[in-house]
Amino acid sequence: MDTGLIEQLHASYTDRHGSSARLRESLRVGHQRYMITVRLKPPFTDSRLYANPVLLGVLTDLLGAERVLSSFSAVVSYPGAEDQHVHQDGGGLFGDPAREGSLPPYAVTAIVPLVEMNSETGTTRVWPGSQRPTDDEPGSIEPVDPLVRRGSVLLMDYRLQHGGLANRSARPRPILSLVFTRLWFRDAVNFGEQPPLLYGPLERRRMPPELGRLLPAAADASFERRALARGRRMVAMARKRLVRS
Ligand SMILES: O=C(O)CCC(=O)C(=O)O
Repeated sequence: MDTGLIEQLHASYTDRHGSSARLRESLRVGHQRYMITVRLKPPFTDSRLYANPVLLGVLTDLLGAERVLSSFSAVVSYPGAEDQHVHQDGGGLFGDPAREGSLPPYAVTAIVPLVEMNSETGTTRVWPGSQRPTDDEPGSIEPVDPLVRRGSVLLMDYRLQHGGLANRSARPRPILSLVFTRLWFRDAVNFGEQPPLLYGPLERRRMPPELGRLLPAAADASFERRALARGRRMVAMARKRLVRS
């Protein structure tokens, strides 16, 4: 990806969230490590980010043509953050490891680093092949620590074992985490406390059509429900005020 775009995204991320990601809108996902849903407004709606032709081509190969953008978050590790626990973003679908291994991915996490991920800032350590469970001894896979430069993207099968490494640098290390899934998949585990996607009606109207087409219809339905609920609350409050006066 264009590194100029990554610089712009980094500046905008810092502007919006700075150090406040530790506060109420974020979810703690490790020591000094937080996840925050990124509001879908410029520059994060730039099609060079999510509709990059190389990225979409690979995603089509992995997930089929009906892939959707199911969540859009940032994960930031602050200076002094320790290694994150090893985890999968999502497990097997059927609770049957023997069969699971032969199934194609149902979701892919695309990590777009806003600063280089290296041994200082802490990369995401991955266990290649761990998305396909085998009878081998646990721990028999050697982990890999990829160097991911700005402008590169790290793609991980949702079932891959991974974990962010310690941030030994003096600066926060934000990464964007875009999850693309097959149309039918709903993540029932990771977004209990945070919305997977964040946008309002006006932002929805202003989105580039390529982004609108990538969003699951259910996301629109849920934002419409939230807008309706907000409208009803405002009417109820106005009524109460009228009754009191
Ligand atoms: O911080 C990282 O490098 C990875 C974060 C991550 O995988 C997660 O929180 O799910």
